Amino acid sequence: MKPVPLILLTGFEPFGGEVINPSWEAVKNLDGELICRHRIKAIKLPCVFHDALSQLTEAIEYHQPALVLCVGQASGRSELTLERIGINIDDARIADNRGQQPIDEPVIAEGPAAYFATLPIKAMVRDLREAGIPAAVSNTAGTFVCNHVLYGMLHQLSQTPECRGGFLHIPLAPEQASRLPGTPSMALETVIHGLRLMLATAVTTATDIHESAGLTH
Ligand code: PCA
Repeated sequence: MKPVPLILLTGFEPFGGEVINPSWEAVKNLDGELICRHRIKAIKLPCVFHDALSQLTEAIEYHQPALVLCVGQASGRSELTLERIGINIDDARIADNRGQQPIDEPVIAEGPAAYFATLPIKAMVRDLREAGIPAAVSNTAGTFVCNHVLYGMLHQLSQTPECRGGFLHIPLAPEQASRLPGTPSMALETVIHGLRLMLATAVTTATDIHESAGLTH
């Protein structure tokens, strides 16, 4: 019997003084689930430059997934945002969970300036919107640990094109946003539902749709 292909799904531990990170709160619910004949393996990454990436690298080598989706929290965003690009720069506004605050350092010395996500992000956004879930393509994952992990993962996967990878930023959970008036949030159940939908689209869509997600600013 052929082994069941695996989806590696990651969330982050809390950072920046928060007590939860909605990315891990959502992702942990899907551990072990089957989506379109793919088994989900969920792991939690530390919000620490380099450590997060080496744990992810090891997990990819160990599990040999068919697809990797990393998920992180993005305060201020109101939609599920699929990142288009990871850039080769660490420029931290705050310290990570180990007190590191790199400024203008490359993620990978001598690496290219950027990598594009290899998931069908536009088809994933379309299917989320059709299901009534606010979603968009994002053209920046920032310059903190999430971009670091996205860039490093795509650098690794550039050697194994049969495995596709991408990154999802999610809004704060309502209980986090309630302490920050005016900040958008999304219910955990909606994020979990969205994750199931977008993973099904990702594993069943080989080529992304040709539809504008362009911006004029
Ligand atoms: N969000 C941070 C890092 C961990 C997380 O959940 C970011 O956007 O870089």
